[in-house]
Amino acid sequence: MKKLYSALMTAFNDDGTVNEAGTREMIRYNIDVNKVDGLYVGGSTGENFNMSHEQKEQVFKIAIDEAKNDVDLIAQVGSLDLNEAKYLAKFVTDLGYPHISAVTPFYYNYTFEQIKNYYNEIVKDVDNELIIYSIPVLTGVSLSLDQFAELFENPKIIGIKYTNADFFLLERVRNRFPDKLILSGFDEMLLPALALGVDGAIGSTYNLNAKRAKAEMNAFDAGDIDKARQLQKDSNDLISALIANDIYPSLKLVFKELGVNAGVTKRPMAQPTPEMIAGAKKIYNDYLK
Ligand code: NAY
Repeated sequence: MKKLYSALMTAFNDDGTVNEAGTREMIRYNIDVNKVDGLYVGGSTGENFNMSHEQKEQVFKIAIDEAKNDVDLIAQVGSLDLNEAKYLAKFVTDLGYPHISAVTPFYYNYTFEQIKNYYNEIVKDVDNELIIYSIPVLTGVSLSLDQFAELFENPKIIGIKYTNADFFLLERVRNRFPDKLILSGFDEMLLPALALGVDGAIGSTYNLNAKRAKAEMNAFDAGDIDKARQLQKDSNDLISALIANDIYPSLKLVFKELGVNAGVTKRPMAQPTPEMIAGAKKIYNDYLK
């Protein structure tokens, strides 16, 4: 059974502090209404890379406390500070997170040896399994097939969150590592990823659109490709509108239309403007009502 995960958002107050009640509301909505299989906590959509260390700990605590054992949880602990990544890997493992994930280290153009060392260090002292978070569009770091193979030499490294439009590489990865967990990260390209045999998907727009994405996965599994394409088209109409309206703040504004207090994004992310708010209302009316 393929699994669908929402990339959990963090509700922020206007002053950039975490809005705990709003974050809990989004978690509940994902579990109770969206019925997702899991949550990816501390990823890009969660604005992890905007947060202080204390805020990261706070969100990891809130998510597992609210979600308990209702859904699968993956904690993204990767950081430019390897010591922080190692600390957070232990922190979330002690909290009970069943999986960890770490973004490829970025900004300083690390060599592959340095990247490999980073991953091996993160998992070394924790009794947990790690999913590589590969997102070249934001990190500028692309891993090759052979580099994934080298990382997988460590048995604690069990999969990839593959947020990449390189489908040639995805096919090669799937074919070479049939037993590894591969989760697709671009919601607008879910169908081609399913065609190449991914085990599931993690994404931002599933916070609002999980039911349609699940239906698409089910149609694909049943061999009804026409239905799956129609559902992907409907999803992509929504995703295009979200991107055009600035996706991260808009996801939160649309959540408000659904009665969920998702707070705002944290500066320097864009703050809501009247145009953006009107755009979010239109997105809700056009695609989600
Ligand atoms: C995460 O860590 O939050 C993710 O899962 C990232 C996946 C998202 N990628 C980015 C760059 O935000 O869900 C996607 C993306 O928002 C969506 O496909 C629209 O492009």
